[in-house]
Amino acid sequence: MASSFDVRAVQTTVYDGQKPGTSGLRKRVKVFQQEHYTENFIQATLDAVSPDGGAQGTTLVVGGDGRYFLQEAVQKIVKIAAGNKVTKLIIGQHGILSTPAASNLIRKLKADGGILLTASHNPGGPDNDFGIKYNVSNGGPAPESVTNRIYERTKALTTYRLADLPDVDLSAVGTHQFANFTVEIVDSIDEYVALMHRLFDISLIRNFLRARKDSFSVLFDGMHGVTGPYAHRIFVKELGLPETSVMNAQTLPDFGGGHPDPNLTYAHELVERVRRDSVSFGAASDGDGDRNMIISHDWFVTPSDSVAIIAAHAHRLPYFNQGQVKGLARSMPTSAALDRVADRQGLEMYEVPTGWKFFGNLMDAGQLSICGEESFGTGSDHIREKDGLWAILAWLNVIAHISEERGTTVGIRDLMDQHYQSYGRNYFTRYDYEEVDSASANKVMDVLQDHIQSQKLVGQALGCDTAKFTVAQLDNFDYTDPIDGSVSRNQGVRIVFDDSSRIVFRLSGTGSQGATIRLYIDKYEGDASACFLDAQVALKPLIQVALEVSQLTALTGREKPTVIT
Ligand code: VG1
Ligand code: CO
Repeated sequence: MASSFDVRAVQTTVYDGQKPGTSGLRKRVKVFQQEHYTENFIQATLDAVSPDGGAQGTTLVVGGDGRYFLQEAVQKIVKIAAGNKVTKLIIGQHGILSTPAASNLIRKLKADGGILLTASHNPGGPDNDFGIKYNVSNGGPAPESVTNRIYERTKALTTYRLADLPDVDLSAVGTHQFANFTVEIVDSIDEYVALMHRLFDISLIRNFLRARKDSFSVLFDGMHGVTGPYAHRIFVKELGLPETSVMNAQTLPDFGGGHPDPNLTYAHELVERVRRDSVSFGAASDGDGDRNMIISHDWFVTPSDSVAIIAAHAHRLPYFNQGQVKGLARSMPTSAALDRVADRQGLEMYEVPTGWKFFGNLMDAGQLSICGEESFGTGSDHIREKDGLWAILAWLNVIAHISEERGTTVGIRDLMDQHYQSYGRNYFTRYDYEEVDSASANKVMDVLQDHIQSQKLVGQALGCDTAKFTVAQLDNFDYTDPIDGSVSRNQGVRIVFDDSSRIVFRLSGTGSQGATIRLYIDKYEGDASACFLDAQVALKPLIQVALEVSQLTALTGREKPTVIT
């Protein structure tokens, strides 16, 4: 029954610091629980949906990664959306949508945008993080022009518009009609799985896994994030793998107390099981399902290599066969392994700042098909977010395809071997110094900025007696979007050496506490026989240079990073 409802303007006061970061507004749950805090940000977001008319008459997708405070946030969005004359909300069942699934729904259902409730890989629970992110009609994260508009609104709000509606039952698929406002609860998984069927040769992968079940094992770790149910459906139901091939698959509001970030530190349970049980193909996803890690008992695939492998074998994937790869791209700190593939294949290569939003324009313009970030993000133009399960299925599809061609089981290590033989290797590592106090982190960046100012290091040979690196370029990365001409400045300090090695420093834009310094090191090795060292060994001299130049240890008191990737 369609029922009418009242709308009232609730008086509010401005909260400072509601500035969206690399990927939306991320804060402690306790911050979002303050009176009017979440409401203010939702109102500001709806005001920014269009430059002048707010969100009136729009259709928006809403969903999140299952973390603590999700349900409350969704109910607030329903009431404020109705209060702002939104026409329709499409919400994932139980409020749940993985980030890639939400991006797909926005595109598929031609919505005007979406509100994604996630702090991605940050821990969840009452004492941890929550996040709100706005995506635009192409399915991708809002560009800076829109996030700046949101931020400006948060600084000027005096009221938000709240409809007097009951809480909506999010547990059942179906439609709720309130006068001219519609809330549709949709299955969270169906559309996403249908998309994967259009992109990959699912029966080829299934047949391969069945035929090689004694020589090729799979283990997926959902890390108690949003992807567990998606992965269970795909791996167990569609690909016929045993139930035991999916671990931590239940989505929990506190991610089981873990840190749902798929890297060697936080996904250690997977890493240990893969090594102990000699698993051929291990994979994990983060809290909201857009990141992925790929590992075997005898190899860890860096995300920079992962996207290069997918691009090098793209012709083996149904979505890209017949040479439909339009261009490749990576974030600036990501290693240049992908550049070598672009070079070989004569494809256009783009280097963008950190954050998936920078890939969207190139994809919309038909100039970019496959891209990646060193932060375990890999994806393509099938949607406008990075996509963890997509990357994992891409790898499985490539492996199944090559194994079938060669009549033998080809593993992760085999693929890497061949790749390094053919292209050489970009050794890569990232050091994260988490929860450094902001003043010290800024001092480190100031030291680097001073080096840029003086340019005195250029031409100098840094390093130890056995490994010298001559500085060729020293700058802070600025990006001009080739499509709309928008400029993003100061996206990371780069020290580039004359052998193309790079040291990059930047501050994280996704943390919720203190500052996180990220240090990235990239070094090319063209001699295939030298491509199988431990990355930490191969990169040690450059890491030393980075620490000396930045005075990081002295300024932060940190002897060691929190996480090494
Ligand atoms: C980090 C990563 C970046 C990624 C972003 C969002 O940002 O470095 O590559 O796009 O997280 O990923 P920062 O500013 O903290 O370095 V997710 O999975 O949080 O949506
Ligand atoms: Co994420």
